[in-house]
Amino acid sequence: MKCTVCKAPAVIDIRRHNANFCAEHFLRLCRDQVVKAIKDFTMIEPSDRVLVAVSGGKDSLAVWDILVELGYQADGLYLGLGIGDYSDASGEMARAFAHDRGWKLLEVDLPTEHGFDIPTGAKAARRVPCSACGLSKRHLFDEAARTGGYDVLVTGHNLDDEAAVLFGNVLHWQTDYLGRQLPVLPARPGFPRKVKPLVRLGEREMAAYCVLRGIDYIVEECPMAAGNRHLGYKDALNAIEAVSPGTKHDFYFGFLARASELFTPAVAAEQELLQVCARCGAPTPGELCAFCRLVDRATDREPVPVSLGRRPG
Ligand code: Q46
Ligand code: ZN
Ligand code: ZN
Repeated sequence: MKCTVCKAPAVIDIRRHNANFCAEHFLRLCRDQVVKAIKDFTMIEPSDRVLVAVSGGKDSLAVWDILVELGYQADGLYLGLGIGDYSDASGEMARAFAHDRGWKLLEVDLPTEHGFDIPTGAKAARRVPCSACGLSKRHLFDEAARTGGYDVLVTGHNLDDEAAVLFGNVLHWQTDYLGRQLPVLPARPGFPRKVKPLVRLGEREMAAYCVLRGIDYIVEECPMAAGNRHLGYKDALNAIEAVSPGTKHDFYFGFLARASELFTPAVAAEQELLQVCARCGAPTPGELCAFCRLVDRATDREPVPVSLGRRPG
């Protein structure tokens, strides 16, 4: 197997591109795909202060690495979710990565700062763990970006992630989610711009990128993911991709080009109705935001009268 670009021995084949690459040209391809995603969807301006949500996994460490290589001013943010050994190990990976490079990593620890961890909090609030976790992550990412003065929040979602989420949303016709499933969500009061620069790269490519760049990442999946519907959707799409390379790409980018805007008016109307959470200041359709309500239920706290919970200023 030879590199399609330079004919040196190849280290990876990418069937949807019908091409093979040596290490140098593969790393270049990864950077070029990120550059293209950023440009096509106007994700990041050169002067933006960028915050990368870092989990210690391959995708988030790779996207941080690529953005810094491309010259962006990018800091990392690690959230401690209190998911036992998995959180301990993933936190160590994220810290070691940042420390080795002298890059700035912000940290927020959910148990220390909000009094609950994901497994117990989810149980108390009668939510599935990934629902409580997703809600908490969104809230804490937004808050950290807001208070740190960052213009844009980057997540490491790759093509496999986005195609699987889209597949699930289409199977259940979750039209409100379809309206939000974009590689860029523009900034709004209280929310930073949110971007996914890895949408043109797959899971296997991100793992190869980390190996070739000597990036140590946590290989284990979160233990709470077992039974998660998205894993099933990924398997189903992988089976289709194996017989028809390029299908995931066409499914996701075809949706963005030809269907996504059909679902955005409903989301825009919903956002008009947002007000400010009386306790934490986050945008919310109700009086208290979903995260503050989760905190109350997860910590078994009596809901605090809004006037007492209001933040100064
Ligand atoms: S960390 Fe959280 Fe994921 Fe674990 S509990 Fe689910 S959402 S699976 S990316
Ligand atoms: Zn080559
Ligand atoms: Zn709140």
